[in-house]
Amino acid sequence: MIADETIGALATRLDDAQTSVADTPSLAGTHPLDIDDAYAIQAALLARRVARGERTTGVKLGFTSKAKMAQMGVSEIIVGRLTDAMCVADGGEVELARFIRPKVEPEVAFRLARDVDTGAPGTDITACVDAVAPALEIIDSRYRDFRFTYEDVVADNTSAAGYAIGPWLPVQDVPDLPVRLHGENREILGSTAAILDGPSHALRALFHMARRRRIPLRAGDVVLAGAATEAIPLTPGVTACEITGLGRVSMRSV
Ligand code: OOG
Ligand code: MG
Repeated sequence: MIADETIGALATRLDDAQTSVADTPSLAGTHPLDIDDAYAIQAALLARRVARGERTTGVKLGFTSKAKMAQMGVSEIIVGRLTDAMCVADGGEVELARFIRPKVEPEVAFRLARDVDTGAPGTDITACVDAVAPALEIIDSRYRDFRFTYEDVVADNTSAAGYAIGPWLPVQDVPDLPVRLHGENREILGSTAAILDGPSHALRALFHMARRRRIPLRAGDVVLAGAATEAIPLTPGVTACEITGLGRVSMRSV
C-alpha cells in the first residue's frame, strides 16, 4: 500500500494528462502499485472531476470478454466511473482534439431504476435494471502508447473518456445478439455473447466489484457492460453500433 500523498500525486498526474491532452508514462514503472492503490487513485481522480463540477452518471466494466482478459493476462473484470462530461448525445458530435489517442468499442448499456443495496450480499442487481440500449464507448488511455499494467489501467479510470447511449428499451435478456460496429470504410462484427457469456453475468460481476470497492450504484445510473468486440481507432466521420433487436447508436467525430 502506498502513502496517501502519493495516491493524490498520482491522481493529479493522470488528471493533468487528461485535461491537457498529453500522455504520461506508466505509473507502475516507478511505483509498486497494488490493486487497492489503483482503485484509491481512481477514486481520487473522480473526486477531482466532481470538485470541478462534473456529475457521476454511472459505471463501466472492462475486460469482460474472455478474449480481452486473455490478451491482458488477467482473470478479473475492472470497473471505472462515468461522468456527464463524458456523455455524447446519440447522433451528436465529439471533438477528437479532446483525446490523446481515442478508440471506440461497441457495448450494451443498462439503466438502474433504483439504488442497488451493495451492503446486502443477497441483492439481485438484475431486479434493479429497467432498460437496455446499444452504446458506444470511447476509451483513451492517458498512458504513453497505450502501454500499461492492470493496476495502471484501473488507476486511469479504466481508460474511460466518452460514451453515447442509443434509445432505451424495456429491459430484456440479451445473451447472444449480433453486434456491428462501423465507421468510415471499416466494420467489425461480434456478439453480445462475448460479454462475460452474456451481459447479465456482467451485471452480477459488477455487483460484487461495487460491493468490494465501495462504488455506489444509484437510480438513474448507466452501466456499460464491456466491449463486445476489439476497440478500433476513433477517426473523423460517423461511427455507429448496431445490435440486432436493440437498435443503433452513433456519433460523429470532428
Ligand atoms: C481498458 C478499457 C477496457 C472494455 O470494455 O473492455 C474496456 C482499455 O482497454 O484501455 O473499456
Ligand atoms: Mg469498454
